Amino acid sequence: MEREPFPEPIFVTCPIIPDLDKYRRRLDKIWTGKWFTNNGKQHQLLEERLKKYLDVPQISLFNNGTIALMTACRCLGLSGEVITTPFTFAATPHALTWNNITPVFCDIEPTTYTIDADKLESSITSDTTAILPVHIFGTPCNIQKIQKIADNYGLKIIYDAAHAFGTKVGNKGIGNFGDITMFSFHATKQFHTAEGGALTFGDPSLKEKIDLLKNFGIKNEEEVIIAGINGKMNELQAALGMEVIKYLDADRTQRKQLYDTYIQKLKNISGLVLPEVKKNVYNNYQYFVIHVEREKFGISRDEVHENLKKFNVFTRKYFSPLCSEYEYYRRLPSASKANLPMANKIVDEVLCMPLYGTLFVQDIEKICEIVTGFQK
Ligand code: T4K
Repeated sequence: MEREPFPEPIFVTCPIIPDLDKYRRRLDKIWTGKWFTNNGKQHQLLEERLKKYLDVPQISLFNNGTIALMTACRCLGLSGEVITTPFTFAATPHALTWNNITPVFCDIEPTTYTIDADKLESSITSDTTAILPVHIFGTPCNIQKIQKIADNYGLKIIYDAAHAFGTKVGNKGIGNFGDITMFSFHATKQFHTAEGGALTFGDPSLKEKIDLLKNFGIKNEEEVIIAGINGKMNELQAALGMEVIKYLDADRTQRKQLYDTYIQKLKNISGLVLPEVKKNVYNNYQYFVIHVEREKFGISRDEVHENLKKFNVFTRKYFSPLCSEYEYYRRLPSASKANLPMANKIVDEVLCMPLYGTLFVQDIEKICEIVTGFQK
């Protein structure tokens, strides 16, 4: 059956848009109080709210996830080499580079696309100080194995959980693993503050250091005790977060329904590999990613991506190119294709489909029928 294009473009995501009047009421308070940043009332409220929501012992809010990640590296005193994944957003290796740390790329697993814990040990050298795995697309890494390796070699772990807000493993919030976990609250994320981020951690002694580092290292009026940066979340961001969070559970419920529709509609299509959610994982449904096997499906991932544009559907080829293929990182020995066979295969085959709470089941059904129609 010939399908008509969608009348309006469908993008890969769309932010939660909270009630403007309620946001305005918070802005009124900010205006009256004349306090726009530097640990204001909205910031304090959001910090408490997120600590509970994420079920973490400690949290510190930031102006974005990248600065949060850079600060986490600085806080733990990382240096030398840090092992990470090439299949991630630019911010992950860049946060290391900005700390004068060399990223060492390790290959990924074929089904979860997270760092392959079985290959980690061969990347460790006497210069390695930490591991920086990414819970890519919200899928948890092999947390237990990574912890074991870190313990054996005395390495720190910082998790990049930019995509994993609300994900749980067993009954534990994803922000409870490793030494520090970073979240992004960018507008493309399920929970957002337009721009924003956070670090979560178990060790209470880190709170003071992280809060100092994100505020120039200022201890008091008289003393600046470390070389900090400006990583503070402002009141407008925090107020937005306080409104957005009210929608999260309903948003997740709708996303789940859409996600399940994708699975139902595409599960029997030869050449499309669909995500698998492990039994003990509480999925946040941040992304829905398909894996197009060209030989079986008949056309490539890139062709699916291009063809969908004709129907007003704009998918994303996250995370192509691999970070190891960036001009800046290509020279690294760990960036060679021979070191990263799985990442180099996956990066040409996965496609991020539209998924957000204001889409309808009928939209997803139509997208699936369009994709199915491409099969040769
Ligand atoms: N680590 C990882 C693994 C990450 O993925 C990220 C960020 C970070 C670290 C760093 O965190 P932050 O410093 O950003 O907090 C986006 C985001 O800019 C970026 O935050 C995100 N990851 C990355 C995966 O995606 P683009 O280039 O895809 O954004 P853009 O502008 O093309 O937006 C995608 C779609 O979203 C648009 O087609 C429409 C929709 N959209 C976007 C915006 C900004 C809206 O509907 N409204 C909006 O306001 O990078």
